[in-house]
Amino acid sequence: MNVKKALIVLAVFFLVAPLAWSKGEISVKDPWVRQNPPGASVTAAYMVIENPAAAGDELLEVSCSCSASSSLHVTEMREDSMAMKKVASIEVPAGESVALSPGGYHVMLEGLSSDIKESVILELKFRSGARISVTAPVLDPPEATRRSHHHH
Ligand SMILES: [Cu+2]
Repeated sequence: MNVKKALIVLAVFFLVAPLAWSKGEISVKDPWVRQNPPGASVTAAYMVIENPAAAGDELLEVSCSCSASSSLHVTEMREDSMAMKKVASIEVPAGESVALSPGGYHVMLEGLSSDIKESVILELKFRSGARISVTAPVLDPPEATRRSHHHH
């Protein structure tokens, strides 16, 4: 191997290596939106946000063309009832994942233009400037929820 070839190999190594070694970027897994009852103008969206990056990030906003507005909520136990509270953002620490799921964090989609069908597109905006767009299937409430209602 001559010197020129060796330099090219080195150059390629340094160009490619950082990509191969980077731990990846923030991503969204398993997004879904709860089917709104006929005529209801509000529903919720859920997902898991994974942040394998070395720096923490923060979810600022999730918007959907299906709704007039949206906000980030958390469901909390208050005395003996569940209550929803608006939050300004949702922290996603470095190397961790945060679940938006029924009974916890969720995205409230308000002012639905019509009954949602099949899937909707959600646009996520992060403090770091990252923008992620995901297709979220529209699902009926989980079987478990339905069953618990029919048992009484
Ligand atoms: Cu809510």
